[in-house]
Amino acid sequence: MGEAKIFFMFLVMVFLQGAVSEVHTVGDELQWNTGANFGSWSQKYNFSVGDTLVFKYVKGQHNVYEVTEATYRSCNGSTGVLATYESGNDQIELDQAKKYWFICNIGGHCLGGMRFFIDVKEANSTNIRPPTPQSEPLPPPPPPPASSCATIYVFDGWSFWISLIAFGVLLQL
Ligand SMILES: *[C@@H]1O[C@H](CO)[C@@H](O)[C@H](O)[C@H]1NC(C)=O
Ligand SMILES: *[C@@H]1O[C@H](CO)[C@@H](O)[C@H](O)[C@H]1NC(C)=O
Ligand SMILES: *[C@@H]1O[C@H](CO)[C@@H](O)[C@H](O)[C@H]1NC(C)=O
Ligand SMILES: [Cu+2]
Repeated sequence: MGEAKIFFMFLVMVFLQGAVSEVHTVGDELQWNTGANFGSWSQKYNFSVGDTLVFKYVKGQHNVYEVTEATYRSCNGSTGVLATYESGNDQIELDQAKKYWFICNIGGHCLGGMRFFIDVKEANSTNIRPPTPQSEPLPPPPPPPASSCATIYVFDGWSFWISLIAFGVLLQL
């Protein structure tokens, strides 16, 4: 097999890996409600910059406050509030590598367990698998795991140029 083909496959892998971001529904099927265990939910996943959290709940029954660590611990949302959401279907893009602290600020819900934090990591290429030579066409991406975290492909400007280069290489084969 020619070097160009290996190079092409490597580019495809870089393209797929670099373009993946995830959408996580907080609480999975239980959603953002009293009774769900958000501490254990938040430990089930790895969160990377570019991922999105979706909080689903009946509007008015709950809300979402992004807060400081101190306010997360005290559950007193009168200070230390960084952002508030209350639409019932709040989509929050995790655009920084940092700890995010969330509480529900409806009376007693935070102390009752409606709070969690996540440590969002820089999205980088450490988990790119090395290209494995193979003569078969690349298999389709594996189906998403059985959870409400969906994997989507984001075609940003960078990915566009990578795919353009990859396409150019393909024409040379
Ligand atoms: C999260 O990342 C760690 C370390 O990279 C890995 O061992 C673990 O399997 C990952 N967990 C999930 C749910 O992807
Ligand atoms: C929350 O904090 C504010 C300001 O520090 C304080 O006035 C209020 O009493 C606190 N509320 C509770 C329930 O502790
Ligand atoms: C990749 O991410 C890991 C975990 O966040 C971090 O430890 C490492 O320094 C990062 N590497 C680069 C090159 O950014
Ligand atoms: Cu609540």
